[in-house]
Amino acid sequence: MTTSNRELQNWVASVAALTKPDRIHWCDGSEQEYQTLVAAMVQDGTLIKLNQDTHPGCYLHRSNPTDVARVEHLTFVCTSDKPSAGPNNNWMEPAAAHAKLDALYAGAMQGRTMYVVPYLMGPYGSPYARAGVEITDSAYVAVSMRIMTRMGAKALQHIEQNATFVKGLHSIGDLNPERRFIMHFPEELTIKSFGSGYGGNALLGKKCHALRIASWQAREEGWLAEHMLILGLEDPHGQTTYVAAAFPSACGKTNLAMLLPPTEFAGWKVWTVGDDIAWLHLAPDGRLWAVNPEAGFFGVAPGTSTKTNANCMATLGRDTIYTNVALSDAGEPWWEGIDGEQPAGLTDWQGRPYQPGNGAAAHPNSRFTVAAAQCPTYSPHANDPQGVPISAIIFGGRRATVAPLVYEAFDWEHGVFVGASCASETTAAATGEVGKVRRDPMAMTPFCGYNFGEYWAHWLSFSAKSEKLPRIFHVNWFRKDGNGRFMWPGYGDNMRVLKWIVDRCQGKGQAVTAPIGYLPAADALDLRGLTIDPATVRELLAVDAKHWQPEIEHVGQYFDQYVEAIPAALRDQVQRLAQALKS
Ligand code: SAT
Ligand code: MN
Repeated sequence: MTTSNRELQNWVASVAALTKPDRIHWCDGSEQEYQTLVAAMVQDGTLIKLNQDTHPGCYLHRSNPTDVARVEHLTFVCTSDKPSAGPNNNWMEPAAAHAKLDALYAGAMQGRTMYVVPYLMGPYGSPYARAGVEITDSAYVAVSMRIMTRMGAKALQHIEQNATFVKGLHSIGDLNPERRFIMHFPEELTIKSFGSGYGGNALLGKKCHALRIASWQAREEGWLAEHMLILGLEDPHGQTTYVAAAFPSACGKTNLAMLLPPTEFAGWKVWTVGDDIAWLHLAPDGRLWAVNPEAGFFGVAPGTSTKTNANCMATLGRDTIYTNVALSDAGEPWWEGIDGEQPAGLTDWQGRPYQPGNGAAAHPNSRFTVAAAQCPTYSPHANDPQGVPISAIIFGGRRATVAPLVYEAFDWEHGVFVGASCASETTAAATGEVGKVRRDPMAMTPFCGYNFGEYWAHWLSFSAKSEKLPRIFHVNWFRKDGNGRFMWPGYGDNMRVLKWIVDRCQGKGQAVTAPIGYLPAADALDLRGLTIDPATVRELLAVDAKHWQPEIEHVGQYFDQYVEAIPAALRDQVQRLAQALKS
C-alpha cells in the first residue's frame, strides 16, 4: 500500500530518512494484518496469549514499569507564542522543540519496522470526522490504533479525498524517562511523541489528536472537543435523552457510559455512545450534537466487575488487549476488584510471582483496549454521521467534601463557570501524587491544547449563537463521611441522579435554589429500593458555606493566573457566588 497524497508521501519519506527503519509497513487495517502483527508480538514476547478457551482473542501486554501512565510534566504545547498555550500547558518554542525531538528520532528506528497508520476520528461519512496518520515503531501501538480508531485503507481514502490530516510521529525510543516527550504543534497539525509506549502518550489519535490538536481546531472553527463520555437514556416510552459528561481520567466515565439501571427503573435503557471523548457541533436546529471520535475503549481495569460494570465485563469477554493487569495460573487476566476470590499463584503486572509486599497485583492504571462495537449497550446511533443531540452537559470530579451529589447551573454562562471551577483528586492515570485536589476545569487540564482563558471565552461564546443549548449540571459521586466512607453507592445507582437530570431537561424535576445552583427538592430524587439514611441524603445535598467560602477564594486565585485572558463573565460569577454565600 502507498498513497497518491504527495504531502503524505513526502512526510513518510522524510521520517524514514531521519529514523532509518529496516522496513516500512503501511497498515491497511485488515483482520489478516491484525492477526499477523499479533502473532509476531506473541513470538517476540510483546504480547502474552491469554487462555483462549475462556478469553478468545485476548492478550496481555506488560509495559516498561517506568512507563505506565500519561506524563503531564513531559507533555508540551508548542505554539509560536507562549501566551497561546497558556499557564495550563508546558510550552516550548516550536523550532527548539522540533530540534530536540528530531535529534532523538535520528536513527531511532534502526532494526525496527516503521508502521504508517492512517486513521479516522469520527464515523465514516461524517462531516465532523477528521483524519490523521501516525508513524510508529511499535506494533502494539499499531494494533491498538486498529481497535481505538477507524484505521487503515478507508481512512487513507478519506485522506486522499480531503487532503488534510494530522501528522503524528511516535517512537518508543529506549523508554528512558529522561528522553521522553509528548509535543504538540497545533499550528502545524503535528504531534511528536518519543520514549513512551503507554496509551495516552503513544496512541496519538486519542488525547494528542482528538483533544489537544482538535480543541485548537475547534476554537478556530466554532465547535468543541471535550473530555466527555456520551450516553443515551431511553425512558420506558422509548424516548431517548442524550447527555455528555466530563470527568477526569479514572473517575468512572466508562462505568457511567455503560450504566445498568437498578431494578426499580424497569423499562429504562442506557445506550453507550462513547466513554472518553466528545466532539460537539452546533447544528442548524440550534442544538449541540455530539460524535464520539473513537471506535474503542481504553479503560481502567481495577475496580471493574459484574457488580460495578456488567456491560463492560461482557464487552471484555473476547478480542481484548490487556495492559499491566495480573495473570492467573489459568492464563486469565486478573485485577483488584474483579469478581470472585483472589486466585492463588498470581503473576503480578511486572511478571513477578504476586507478593502483597510488592503492591497491587494489577497496576492501578492497568487498562483494557477493546472495540466499542463489542459493548452490549453500544448505541445504534453511535455511528450516525451527524451524531446525537445533547440535552445535558455534566461536569464532575472526585471530591471527598464540598461538592454536593448533584446541582444544576442557572444558565449557560453560570454553567461555564461551574465547569471552569471544577476540581478533582488526582488519580493513577497520570504519573505523580495520587489523591491531591487540583483544579481541573472541564476535566481538560491535561488535554486543552491552548490557553484556558481563551477556551472559557470560546465556551461562553455559544450562548449568543443558540437558545437551545444543553442544560449544565455538576455531579460528585465521591463524597465521604467522617469515617472516610463513600456516602453514595454510585455505579448503577447513579441512574437516580441521571433520572433527575432527564426530568429537568423535560421541564419536570423539582428543584430548590441555592447559591451554587438548583438542587433537587426533597423527594425529587427517585430513591425507591435504595437503603440510604435520609440524613445521609440531606448531607449529600448540603451546601455548606463553611466549605464553599474557601473553595470560591481558591477558584478566584486560580483564575488570577490567567490574567487578562480570563473572561470578565467568569470573574463576575466568582463575585456573585461569594456574595450569595455571605447572605
Ligand atoms: O492514557 S489515556 O489518556 O489514554 C487515558 C486517560 O488517562 O484518560
Ligand atoms: Mn480520558
